[in-house]
Amino acid sequence: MKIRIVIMLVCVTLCLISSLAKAVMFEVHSEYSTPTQTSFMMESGIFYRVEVSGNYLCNVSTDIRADAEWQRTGYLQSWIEYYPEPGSPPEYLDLLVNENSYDWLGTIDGINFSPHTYSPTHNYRIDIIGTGEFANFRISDSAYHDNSGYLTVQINQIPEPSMLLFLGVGSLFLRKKR
Ligand SMILES: [Ca+2]
Repeated sequence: MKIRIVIMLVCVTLCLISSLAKAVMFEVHSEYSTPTQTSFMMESGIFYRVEVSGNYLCNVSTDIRADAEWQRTGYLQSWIEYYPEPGSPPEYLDLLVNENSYDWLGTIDGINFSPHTYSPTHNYRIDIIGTGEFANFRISDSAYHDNSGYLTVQINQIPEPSMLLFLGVGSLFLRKKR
């Protein structure tokens, strides 16, 4: 019985180590048009959870502020999910991944995330699939010189279904034996 528990603990630890090895946190600064690249290649076919937090000034003098998906056009204005006029970039001031725009999922309670939801804490997430290459992050803007601040990005590998199934069966096995 004790040996089985030890084996399970070793498997869980290895799983966590494997997952942590692909966890990374970095800042995407609003003052630069050059994308920030991940420190590791996103394995092809593997899912990753990308979480972003914070907000930045996209125009210091007019106090326009934005997070990964929403923006506020002035100090007394409310936050809006901006839909630009024809001719403007569709994802203006949003956080791009590999130059693509995403509907970043927002949260009100910090637990449930959904599209077109403003996060008062400015926390958003999406799940993306790796392509065997590094991922690039850039804030979409037409003028970077008047910006200030950064967004914090955290990427975690999502455990594969087979590993989750293995852990689930293992825990059921242990409970049944007790
Ligand atoms: Ca700007």
